[in-house]
Amino acid sequence: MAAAAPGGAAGLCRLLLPLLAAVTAAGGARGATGGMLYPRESPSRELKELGGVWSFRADFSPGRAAGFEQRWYRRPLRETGPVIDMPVPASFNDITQDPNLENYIGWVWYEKEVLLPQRWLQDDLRVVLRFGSAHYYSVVWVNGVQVVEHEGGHLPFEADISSIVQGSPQIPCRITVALNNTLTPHTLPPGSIEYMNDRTRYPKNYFVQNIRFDFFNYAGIHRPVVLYTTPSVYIDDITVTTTSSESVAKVQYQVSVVGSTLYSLSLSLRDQEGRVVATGDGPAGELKVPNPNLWWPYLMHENPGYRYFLEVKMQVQANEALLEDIYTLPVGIRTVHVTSTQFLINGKPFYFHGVNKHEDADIRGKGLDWALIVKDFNLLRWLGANSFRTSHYPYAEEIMDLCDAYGIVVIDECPGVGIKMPESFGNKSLQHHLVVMEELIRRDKNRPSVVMWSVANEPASELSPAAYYFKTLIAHTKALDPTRPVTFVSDTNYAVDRGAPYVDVICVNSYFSWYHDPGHLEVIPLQLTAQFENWYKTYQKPIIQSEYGADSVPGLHSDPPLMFSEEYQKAMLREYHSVFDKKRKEYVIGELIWNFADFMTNQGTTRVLGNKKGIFTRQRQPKSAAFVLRERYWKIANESSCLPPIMKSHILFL
Ligand code: GCB
Repeated sequence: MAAAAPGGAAGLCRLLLPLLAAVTAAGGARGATGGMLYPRESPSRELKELGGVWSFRADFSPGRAAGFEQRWYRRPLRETGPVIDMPVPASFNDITQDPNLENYIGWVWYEKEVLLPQRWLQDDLRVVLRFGSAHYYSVVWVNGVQVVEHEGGHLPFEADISSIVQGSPQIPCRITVALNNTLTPHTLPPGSIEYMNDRTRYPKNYFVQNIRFDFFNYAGIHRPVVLYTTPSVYIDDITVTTTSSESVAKVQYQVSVVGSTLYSLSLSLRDQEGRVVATGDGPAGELKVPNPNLWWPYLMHENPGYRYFLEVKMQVQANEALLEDIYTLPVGIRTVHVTSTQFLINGKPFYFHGVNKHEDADIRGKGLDWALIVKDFNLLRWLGANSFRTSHYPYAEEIMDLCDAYGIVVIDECPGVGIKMPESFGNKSLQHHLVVMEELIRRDKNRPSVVMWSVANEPASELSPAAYYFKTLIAHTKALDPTRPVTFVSDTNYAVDRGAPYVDVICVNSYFSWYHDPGHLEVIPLQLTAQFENWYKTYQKPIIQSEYGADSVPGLHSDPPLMFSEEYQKAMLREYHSVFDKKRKEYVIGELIWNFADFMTNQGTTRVLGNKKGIFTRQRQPKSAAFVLRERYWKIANESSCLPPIMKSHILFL
C-alpha cells in the first residue's frame, strides 16, 4: 500500500499526532468504563438510525493534517473543500474508481447532518450518539464540539451529546468524524509505516503501510451509527450469568444505574411465549427458573438458541416527576465447562464443526450488510456448521445477535492478529490489549453463543516477552469473565510456545501440504497426528484445529489433484478429516475450516485477487469443497446428537 508522502519520519507522527493535540474530550473518551448495552427501543427509549449517504473527504494534504489545522469540524465539510458521497456503513476503499482512495492511509473525514425531534430536546432526556464500529482511530464532533475519541476498529463507542444538542438547539445537528486507519506497532492489529528512502527507487517521502495479517485493511464507518435516547437517570449496564441443574436454572444478574442513587429496580424474566417465569428486584440478585428451556447449539437440540427476555425496569422520582427506564435483554441459559479432553455445553460434549469467517464482501468491504449476513447464516446452516471463530476481530453485534438466536456457537476473537514485532509485546501494547478485552467482554458478556474468548491469532508466541504478555492478558480476561474459557490461536511449535501454558483450550493452525511440503498430500496423516500428539502430551488440554485449508480458484480442475484446483482443496480436507476422526475420539474437540468464503487481502504473489481458501466464493457460491464439508458436518451432527426427525426434514429444506 503506497500513498503520497506525509513528510518523512516526522510525517508519520503527524498521521496520528493531530488527534493527541486535539483531545479535550468534552464528552470524554469512556475507555472501558460504564456499560455498552446494545441500543434497543423500549417504552422509555427511542432510536434513530443514521445510515445512508454521508459527506466525505480524504485528507490528501502532505502531512494528512490539513483537517485538524484548518478545523474542518467547525463548519459544514462542504464549506472547507470538495466532498463526495460515502455510504455508511461501508468501507470507503472500494466505493470509487480512485486507486489513491482504495489504498489511502491517514485521516478521512465523514459528516452527517441530522434533524432531531423537538421532544428529544427536553432536559430530562439523554441523547446518545453511538458507533457500532469505525476503523481505526476516531474523533467525533457534534456541532463543532468534540464529544468522543476512540481507538480500535471493531468495537462500539458512544457519547452523551445531550448538553450540546439541548444547549444550542441548532437545526440540523452536524456530526463530524475524523478517522485514521494508520496501524503502528502498538495498535491492535499492529502494523508499521515504512519509509522508502532510496531515491533511485522511490519518490521523495514514499511510504508503505506494512501489516502482518492476511486480510485487506479496510477502513471506514463499518457498522451502524445511531442516536438513541434514555431518561436522564438510566440503566447503564446489565450483567447476567447462568447456571442450571436438571430442574432449575439460576440467572444471576447485576444492574447498574447512572444519574441517581434513589432508584428502584424491578426485573421480570419472560419465556418465548411472553409468560413471566421469574421476577426480582434490586441491583443484584438471582432468578430461579423452574424446568428451564436451555440454550442449545444448532443441531444439538430441536429448538436451538432458546432465549428468555429479561425486562429491567428502573423508576426514580426526579423533580416531582416519575422517571422510568426500561431495557429488555435476551438471555440464554447455558453452562460451559472444559475438561482435559472435552468441551461441555450444558454438561454434554460439544464438538465444534464449523468455520472461520471474515467480515468481507465486494464493494462494501467490511461494512455491515444485512443481505450478506442473512445469506451467510443460511449457508452456515445449509453446511451443518454449528460454530465459528470471529477471525480475526470482533464481528458486528447484529451478527452476534443471530448467533444467539440460531444457536451458532462462537469463539469470540479480539483484533490481536499479526502480533509479530518484539515492540508489540511491550507494556504500551499490552495495556491497550487489556482495554480491548475489557471493551469486548463488556459488549459480548451476556451472549449465550459466546463460549470462549480468543485473545490473539498466531502471535510470535515463541518470543520471550510473550510469556508475561499472555500470562497477564489471559489472567485479566479471566478476571473480567470467570465463566468462560480463554484461548489464543497458535501456529508456533508446541515445544517453544510461551503462551500455551495459560490457555484452557489449545487452538492450533496448520497448513500441511500447503505452506509446508506444498503439493504433498501424503504427508498430512503423519504430520497432523504428530501435531496433535505433541500438543496433548505437553499440555493435557483439549485441542481445536482452528485453521486448515487450501486455496482453490473456482472452476480450476485437475485430476490427479494439483494445488489451487478444486480437487486439491477437497483432497486436502479429506486427508485432514481422516485424522480428525481418529483424534476426536480422544481429545480433539473441534475443526474449523479456513475459510468460509474467499476474501480480499493485500496484493501479493501468493494472492489472486485475495485469499482463495474459501469453500464459498466471495459472492457466496459453493466450491466443490463445500459439498464435502456439508456431508461431513451433517454426518457428525447426526452421529453425535441423535437429531429428532424434525431436524432431518429441516436438512432437506435447507
Ligand atoms: C493463517 C492466518 C489467516 C490466513 C491463513 C492463510 O494462518 O491465521 O489469517 O489468512 O493462514 O490463508 O494463509
